[in-house]
Amino acid sequence: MIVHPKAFLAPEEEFSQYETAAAAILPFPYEGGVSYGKGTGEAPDAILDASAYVEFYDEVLKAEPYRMGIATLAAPGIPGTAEGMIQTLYESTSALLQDEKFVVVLGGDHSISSGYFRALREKYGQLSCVQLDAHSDLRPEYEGSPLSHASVMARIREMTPHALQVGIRAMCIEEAQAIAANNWQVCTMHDFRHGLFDLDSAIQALPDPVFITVDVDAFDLSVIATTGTPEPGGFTWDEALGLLRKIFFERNVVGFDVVELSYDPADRFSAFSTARLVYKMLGYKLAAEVARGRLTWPVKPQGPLF
Ligand SMILES: [Mn+2]
Repeated sequence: MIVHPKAFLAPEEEFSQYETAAAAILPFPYEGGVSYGKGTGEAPDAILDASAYVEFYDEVLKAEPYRMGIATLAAPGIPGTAEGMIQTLYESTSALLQDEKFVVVLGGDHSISSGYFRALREKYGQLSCVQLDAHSDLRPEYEGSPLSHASVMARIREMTPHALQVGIRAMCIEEAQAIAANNWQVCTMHDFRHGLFDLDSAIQALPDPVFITVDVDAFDLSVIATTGTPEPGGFTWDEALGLLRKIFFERNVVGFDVVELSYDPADRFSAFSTARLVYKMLGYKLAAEVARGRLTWPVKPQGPLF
């Protein structure tokens, strides 16, 4: 495995070595499918740069999750076609899963997610999906491509009957009709804010294991502003982290990706928030395993976790 010159969080070397790391971060800077704002191709590097300023210590978990070991890999060469791109991500993530790493993919636009999903589903035999996103991404195809970022959940729903979409506030009428006709689990942001969707039951009903895909446009623009197709009215930081913590603690999350950040040299904040988000999610994974008794902290927490 070729490691990236910039390690996520920039820790001392022993905590970023591939052989001993529990987690692996794979940058996948593909932006072939972006339809509005550009710059997702530069996002992984921006996240890695920003991550050097993220504190190692998590004041909620009362621990330093980075001590699990987080290796950061060099991005693979990405073919120009969507099919080739997805196959490359499938192969790259499969290799990391074979080495028993907990894999985090940094996009890139959202079209990449089905490649990693397929690798995880092959490893585990079945796989549920939780998507945090402003967009339902259920178009059968978009701009002539069935592998568009606007179709990624349609592709994932072909691979699993168990998908839960949360935070949605942009869809076309055909997507709405497909959701109703198939009784798909979609919690719009309006449902979320007004208590119109039983999210707890929906999370409980997802069979393990679970993959999470976070499109950063799920967030309110005050948290992450620089994204390809922004929509107002998204998750506050605390809303999203509360939801993610619940998913990690109640389900066996086996991998996640974070996609659709765009790079803007005038906006350091969005990349920093995204780096924070990735580290928070890794911390939740670790804390959930500790709570289940499957792991002990590399460093003992100073008090009860929750
Ligand atoms: Mn989106």
